[in-house]
Amino acid sequence: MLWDLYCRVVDNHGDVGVCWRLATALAALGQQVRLIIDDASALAWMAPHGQPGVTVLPWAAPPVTGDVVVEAFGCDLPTAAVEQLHKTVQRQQPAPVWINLEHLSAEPYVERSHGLPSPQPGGLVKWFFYPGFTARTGGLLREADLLTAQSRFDRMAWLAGRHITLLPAERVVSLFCYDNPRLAELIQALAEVPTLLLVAPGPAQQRVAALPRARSTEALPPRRSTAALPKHVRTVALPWLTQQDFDHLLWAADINFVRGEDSLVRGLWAGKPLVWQAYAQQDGAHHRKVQALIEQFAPAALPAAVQALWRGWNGAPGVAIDLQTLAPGEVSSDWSAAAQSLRNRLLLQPDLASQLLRFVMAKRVA
Ligand code: TRH
Repeated sequence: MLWDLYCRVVDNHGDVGVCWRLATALAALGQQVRLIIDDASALAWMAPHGQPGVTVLPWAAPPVTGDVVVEAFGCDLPTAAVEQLHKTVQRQQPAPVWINLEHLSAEPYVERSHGLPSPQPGGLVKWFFYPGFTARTGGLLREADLLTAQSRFDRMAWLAGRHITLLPAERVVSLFCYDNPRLAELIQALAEVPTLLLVAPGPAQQRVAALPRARSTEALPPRRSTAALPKHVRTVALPWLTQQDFDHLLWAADINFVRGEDSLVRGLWAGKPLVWQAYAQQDGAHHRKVQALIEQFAPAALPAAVQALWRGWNGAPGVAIDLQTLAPGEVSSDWSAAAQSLRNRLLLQPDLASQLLRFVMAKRVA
């Protein structure tokens, strides 16, 4: 089938990131995809080699509507595309299927809303498709060869390929986050053990670059919350990596700090202890999202101290970042166990692209 996947880049990189992964996942299932996008610039670093089966087009309705029209994150199709869809539905059997791909959340409304129709003017129907963490959702994007690729991954070779040498007993922490005033506090917490902090571009790099470099921990003022970079933390500012290499970064790290939607999913597949920063919403709705995701770890619950770390990192009022949480020990082995247990459960779900394909096939014959 021919898929028209419409994407508007609202902010950051998740809109294009999710759409590109979906496009390539559909192509891997033998589908033809036109990714129609208003700003494809990030694809230059995210996916510089493109993908057979995926064509990237500028934001305009192609002359002929595809078999499936996917509107990512309610991006509102160009008017001409909706007009075209109306005409095609009247004259073509099976008619094109119109999907609204929604944002990822672990909140309960997702199960209630997944797969519901939204009647549109002129008798058209748009179907809500929700990614999610349970069997009553559309699942998560995942490649068929993910486990094989992970089992072949050589962490030391990957680090060496980026000219990064690990010191004895040093752990690796990756950091991809929104601007976060607690970063200096976090770095102090990480300094409990020798840590190599691999910092993604954006606000994290800006904040780290602004920290004064301490020559040694002894030279630091006595207050733990000082904003200097302690001697046990070495930082490397990474360039923008391809999506595939971004996965490698997450597989190479011992702890991952991820954000938004797509890097969260990739962090979950990495199966390492992770901390998620949700996209902050003015009304504080992101705190509910964080809590809902924390609850997905049950029955292998995240240790309480890690839950507090997640809340503190997301700016929950009155929650301090517990410096001990990031020290190795029992909490971190429970933390690893929780991450692996959730990953194993999620691996049992069919992936999002396969579920979407099945959903569309069912709507075409209905
Ligand atoms: O960039 P994000 O914050 O994206 C957004 C926002 O949360 C936004 O509100 C939401 O609407 C949207 O997601 C869906 O975080 P995210 O989702 O993790 O997207 C980042 C993408 O960038 C992801 O596909 C991974 C990719 N990436 C690379 O390919 N290389 C890199 O070096 C890095 C740091 C990221």
